[in-house]
Amino acid sequence: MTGSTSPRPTDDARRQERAARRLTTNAAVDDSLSRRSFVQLGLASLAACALPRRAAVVADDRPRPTPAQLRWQRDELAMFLHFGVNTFTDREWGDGREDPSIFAPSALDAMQWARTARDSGFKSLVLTAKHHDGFCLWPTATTTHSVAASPWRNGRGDVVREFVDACRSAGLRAGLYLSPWDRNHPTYGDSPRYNDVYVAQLTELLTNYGPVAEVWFDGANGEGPNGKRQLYDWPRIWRTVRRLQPEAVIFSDAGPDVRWCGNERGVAGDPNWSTIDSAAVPYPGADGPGIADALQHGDPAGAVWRPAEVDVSIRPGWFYHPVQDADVRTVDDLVDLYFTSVGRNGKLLLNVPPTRDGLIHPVDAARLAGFRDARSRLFGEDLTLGVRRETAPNGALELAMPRPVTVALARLGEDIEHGQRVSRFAVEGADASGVWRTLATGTTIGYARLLRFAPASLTRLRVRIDETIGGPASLSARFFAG
Ligand code: FUL
Repeated sequence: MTGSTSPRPTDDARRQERAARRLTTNAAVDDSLSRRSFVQLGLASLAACALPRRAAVVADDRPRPTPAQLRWQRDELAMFLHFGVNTFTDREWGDGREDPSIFAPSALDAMQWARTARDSGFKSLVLTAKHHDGFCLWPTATTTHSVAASPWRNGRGDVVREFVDACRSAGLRAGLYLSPWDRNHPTYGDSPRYNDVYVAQLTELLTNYGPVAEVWFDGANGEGPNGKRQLYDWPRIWRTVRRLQPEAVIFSDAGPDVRWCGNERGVAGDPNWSTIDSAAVPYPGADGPGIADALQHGDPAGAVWRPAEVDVSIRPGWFYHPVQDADVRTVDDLVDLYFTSVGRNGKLLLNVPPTRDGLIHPVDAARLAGFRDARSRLFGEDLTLGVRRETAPNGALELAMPRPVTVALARLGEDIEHGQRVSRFAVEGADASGVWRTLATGTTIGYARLLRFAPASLTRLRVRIDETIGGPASLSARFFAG
């Protein structure tokens, strides 16, 4: 599977050597008593590290992200745009019988979408090029059920083109959602014929619009206009993406690059491993015992790297409904989502649906600006910037501040280029009297772990690692007033 990586037997040795070197450098640090006890603590917890029963993966074998998966994760925030005939019918799922003439956004401005996303710190966008109703937002050759049959821009418009152009001019990456479930296309349910149509649609989207960063596959698999269900040819679909856009990440319940987090509430699992057993979710939309759990938590012993994407809407619906203008998530709510997605080793894909005018609603735009300001307030000043870190062999860290600081928030991260390893940790602090206390405890860290705790004035901070999988971790830690 694409997400898996070949073993690199020498990396672990190199890591241990680096850790040992760091330790030697630290030997010059004064205050040797506490350093020694800290190092011993690290060694003890490494020695005590109990691998869970299923952890068959050995140190050298830990899966690692591809460059595209790393890029995807480092973006942290992506914006989802559900837009199409449902915007005009006030429905969530169209039935495929919508008249294309209803698609008539009066002021569509994709630059407004991209600017709103960029100005609030989002790095990529994903547009529903086709939802379950089958209406295509680009002038496709595969059906007449598209923008070409609408009055918008006199039938000469192309929302996908305007979207990708706007993303690029705002310096953002563009992604596309193409629903396999199609309640309009006459071939749907006639499996080989519809698979040809679907691959042709994908080919148009991945050939004519420049680089696409993410291709989003929904697992929904309902009936078509003739009442028949369709057998999707996933291997062929994924091959098509790989061939036409090798740099794109492929999202679905079953990856292969990025997996669904298992719910639409905006909450990644705890623990949340970016590794998974690829047999646990055999195909997109698969249902059954253990699947929700596998999507939420991943698997420390999983052989493929497939991090979780957390898709959730800023409004109750995925599409715009005027009646929901009063139900847009508050800034505090958005901050909570940030903690339960990015803060739990996930990526947040926040849906902000354009209105019938074809614009992001002012209420949503204001909440996004508030979300940005709240993040800058919370994470704007690392109180431990420039403070030297002592590192134990298992990756644990200790910081001694020159003067007491009041902290209430931590951002931890593993160097995931080398895989994910921490499975249990604690953040501790000591005040001027030298007494240590626990500020927070947790399971996985991964790309990022955000922790809030009661404000405390401290002169020392440490991240204790109680358990790792497959070797020592490499950690970063930042602390904030909160
Ligand atoms: C679901 C769809 O049925 C919803 O309409 C929405 O697109 C969501 C992101 O995925 O499976």
